[in-house]
Amino acid sequence: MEQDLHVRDRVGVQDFVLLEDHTSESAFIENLQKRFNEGLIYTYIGPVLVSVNPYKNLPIYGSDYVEKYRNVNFYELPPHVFALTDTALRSLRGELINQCILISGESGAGKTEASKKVLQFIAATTRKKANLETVKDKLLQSNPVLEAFGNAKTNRNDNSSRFGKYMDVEFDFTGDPTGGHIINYLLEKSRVVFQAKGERNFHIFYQLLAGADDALLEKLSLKRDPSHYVYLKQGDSSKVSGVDDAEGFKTVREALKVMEIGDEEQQALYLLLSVIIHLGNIEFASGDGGRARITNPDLVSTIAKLLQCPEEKLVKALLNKTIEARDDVVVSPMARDEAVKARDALSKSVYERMFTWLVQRLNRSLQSSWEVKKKYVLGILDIYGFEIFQSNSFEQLCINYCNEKLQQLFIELTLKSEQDEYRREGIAWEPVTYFDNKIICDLIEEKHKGIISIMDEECLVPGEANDKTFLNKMDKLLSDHPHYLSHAKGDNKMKKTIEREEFRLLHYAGEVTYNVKGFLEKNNDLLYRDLKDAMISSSNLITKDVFTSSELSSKKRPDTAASQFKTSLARLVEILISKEPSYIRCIKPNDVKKSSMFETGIVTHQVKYLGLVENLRVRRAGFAYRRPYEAFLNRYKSLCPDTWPQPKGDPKSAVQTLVNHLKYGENDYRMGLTKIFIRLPKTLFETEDAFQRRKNELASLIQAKYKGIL
Ligand code: AD9
Ligand code: MG
Repeated sequence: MEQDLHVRDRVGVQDFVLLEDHTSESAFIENLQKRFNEGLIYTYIGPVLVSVNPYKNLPIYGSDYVEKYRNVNFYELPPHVFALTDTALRSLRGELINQCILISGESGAGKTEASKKVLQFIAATTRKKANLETVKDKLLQSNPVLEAFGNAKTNRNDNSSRFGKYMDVEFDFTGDPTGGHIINYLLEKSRVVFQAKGERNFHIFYQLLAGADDALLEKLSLKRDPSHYVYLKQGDSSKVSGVDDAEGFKTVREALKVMEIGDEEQQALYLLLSVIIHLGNIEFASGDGGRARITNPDLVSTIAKLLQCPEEKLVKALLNKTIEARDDVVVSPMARDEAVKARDALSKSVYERMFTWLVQRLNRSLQSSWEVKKKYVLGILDIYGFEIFQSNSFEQLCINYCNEKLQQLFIELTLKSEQDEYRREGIAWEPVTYFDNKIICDLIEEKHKGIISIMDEECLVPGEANDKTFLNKMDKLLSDHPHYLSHAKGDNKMKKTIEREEFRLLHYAGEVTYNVKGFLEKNNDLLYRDLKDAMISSSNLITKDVFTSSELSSKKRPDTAASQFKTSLARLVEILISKEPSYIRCIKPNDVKKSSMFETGIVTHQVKYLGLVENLRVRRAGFAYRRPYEAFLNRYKSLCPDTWPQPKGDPKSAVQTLVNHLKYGENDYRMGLTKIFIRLPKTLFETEDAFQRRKNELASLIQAKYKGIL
């Protein structure tokens, strides 16, 4: 706000609500670009923070900045992630309201970095006491552990989070941090067995190979070079430029230590990692009668040793499957392809369960070590952004569904809170229409009729069903839905034709064409009982925890992957909706990870689907600007002789005197209960410019006085 006119022309406005032209997308982008070119990556839309990834380190996160932003009103300094965090923290401490910070944006836009800055600010601005320092250390150090196991190099981001993360930082009523809790969402486990060109498996595999000492590698029967291992080399990209995996391993080990994960548990983790790496190198051939045969049995015996499970059991499980049909138990040998799939399913399952174990283990360490009567929390949500690839599969459907849900929450909460504020302040307001994406959420999740239900039903049909029948069923049941298109329905005028095995959803963020291949298998997420059984017989302390015999005896079919995800998302929405939200909307300026490069097309697309212009429109529909009477008065009281130097009466009537003096038109503003609402930015700019002139005037007066005295 504290900018005079010519500076505003160069660096744009720091809050989009102050744009003269608030309805056009091009004015929005222009403002974003002006600021980006000046190294100003943050801009507000009212309370929402828009952040553009600078792809270079800016000197704006040091302790000087922490101090600058601490306990300062939101609008008094340039926009910053610290200001947003400070506001949330103050609301938590001052009013004891639970907070959540929702960070969204596409892959590589800067969500994870923003979440780290939030944590950094919390750690730096809370009290320094020995026991609190331990808590803060743990909160900060949980990050490198999770990033090692849950992040990977993708073609979009060298450090891409392949899981969703929601983290609560817990406080007592004095505002001291006392602990934390993490919930993880849908890890992209297919990466364990396959990586696209240019991509890698999860960081931890490469860190282990690069950073383990010779003795550990020998114990794990591993060679240092990842190119020996099928699971680690498919992307042809085992080195990431600028990343030192050995150093990374050191960081992870230190972080594990801070998290009180000791040697024994660490060894169990490394053993399982090595088991997975070796599993990928098992080779199957087609033997007698088409049965699979293992051509490198020595490797299986190594794996059995590392896993501490009976070798025969493992071999048997890798080659046969037992299927229970009613009262019958049928053991049948698998064909080569089937065995490869079963082996991959095992690797994925071991990794996924190990990851969940790790999160639970971190949570145990994050629990406060002393009794806290009542906890208040600030939650941080860093979840995968909307994904549109050349070829999109089950994982993208889940990720995009998640984004639909969050967008819906964003719409509900921003509009709702806007309406609430007008109501609370007693201001009349004309509601704005907006695109409500509930229709797409329903298309995916509605009971009986939605895509997930149709998919689950197909998963239940024994033998007959496959991806194709699933697609046919959707075509039949969803053909009238305005957001569903298929080969059968798509016409030739489309930009990209829909192939026979594809369907297309018109998401709020754009059209995504999904290929149904593998949908049912991924949704079923089956691990044959023989392999489970082998895992149950392992003495590794993690597998003992995550594979239990109750799984085998349970007659109940576990929920499908999509249903589990749906349930966890519903729970997430409940968690978020009960808190006061703040938003960080992250934007990626280009697709090549370069600094100082602002590609208008790429940015425009994101601005569109994040609904930012719409957001601004809603914000501007009533009153562009609002400020508590005290704050308004403090800044502008020098502009009226009746309020300067000391305003008389209560702040509201003093503001009334002030705006009368400034000749605000009757329709330019409204007086709420505690705040003044100003309709157009122009009014505020004029006041602000008058203030700047007055400030200079006062400064020269003081100078003259000072000189006179001399
Ligand atoms: V993904 O959906 O997990 O693939 P994110 O999390 O949105 O994605 P991330 O935070 O990992 O993206 O940012 C990507 C890279 O951009 C980082 O590794 C940094 O190199 C770079 N980045 C992001 N934000 C900043 C920043 N504020 N300052 C400097 C940044 N560099
Ligand atoms: Mg991330």
